[in-house]
Amino acid sequence: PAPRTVLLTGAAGGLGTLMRSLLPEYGYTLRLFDVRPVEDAPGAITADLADTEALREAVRGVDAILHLAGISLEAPFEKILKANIEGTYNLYEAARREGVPRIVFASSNHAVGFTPAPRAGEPLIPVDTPRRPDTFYGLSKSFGEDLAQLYWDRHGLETVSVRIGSCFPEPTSVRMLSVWMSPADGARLFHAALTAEEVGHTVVHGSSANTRLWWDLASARALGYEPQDDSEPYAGKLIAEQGELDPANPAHSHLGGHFVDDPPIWPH
Ligand code: NAI
Ligand code: 15L
Repeated sequence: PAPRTVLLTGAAGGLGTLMRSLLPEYGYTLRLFDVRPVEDAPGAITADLADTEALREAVRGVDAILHLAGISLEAPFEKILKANIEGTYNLYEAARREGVPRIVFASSNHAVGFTPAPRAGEPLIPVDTPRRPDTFYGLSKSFGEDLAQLYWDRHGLETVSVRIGSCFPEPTSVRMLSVWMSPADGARLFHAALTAEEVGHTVVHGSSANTRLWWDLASARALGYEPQDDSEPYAGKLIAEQGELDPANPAHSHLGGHFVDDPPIWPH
């Protein structure tokens, strides 16, 4: 049966806020969870992913979990370890113990951010491209995908790992034209990931059907995802402002964009 009650972690964040408004149209009842209070949502659970008791209670009785909570950018390793690595482990353990059958995991393009961006005429990046995290943040998403595989193989807990490109109301850089996922397509993809049958552990790329697409959407389409949007209408303005991508610039020539050469923010 299609899932009805879904726990949305990270509900106070940017993507969580977009999905809170878009997913109910698909018939879901959302239970909200975030370490920060969720605005205008009196029933939301305010708790940290480190709080295993709160997590266990939060996942009890839900049909599926959309796991968006965590640090969403590069940060010192200790912080990534706590929120993204231990936090995601805590969530999977709570789900296993309470018998939740499926998690949709917000992975990221940064799990494979050092993958070269295909040039015109080159094949799109396949979903089984080797992991090449570009940051400790990307490394934590790579961990999350492996954790998902372990919980499928070992415990039969299903996951769709969505390597999200850039899900914001509009693309704001020339790179984003290639990896942008409109919020409406994000809701379509999460809905497909929540409802497709027998997903085991499936990895998919998360973006719209962009004209300048860098990666293959076949595994996402196989779940029933039919993207409706394309970043191309934004291309003229962004290229006029920022110029075309420069293949000699590492921040332009890799999937992960500026993450691949941002100055390290950890002690070194
Ligand atoms: P965000 O930073 O706006 O939201 C993340 C939310 O998680 C925040 O509300 C934060 O309070 C919560 N959170 C952080 N640590 C927590 C903890 N220990 N316990 C409970 N809650 C915690 O990020 P955004 O953009 O909404 O992204 C959501 C998810 O999707 C993240 O996991 C991010 O890594 C992933 N993602 C997002 C992309 C995007 O384009 N927005 C691209 C790729 C991945
Ligand atoms: C991500 O993983 C981040 O969470 C998001 O804030 C964007 O930076 C996105 O990737 C991106 O690559 O544009």
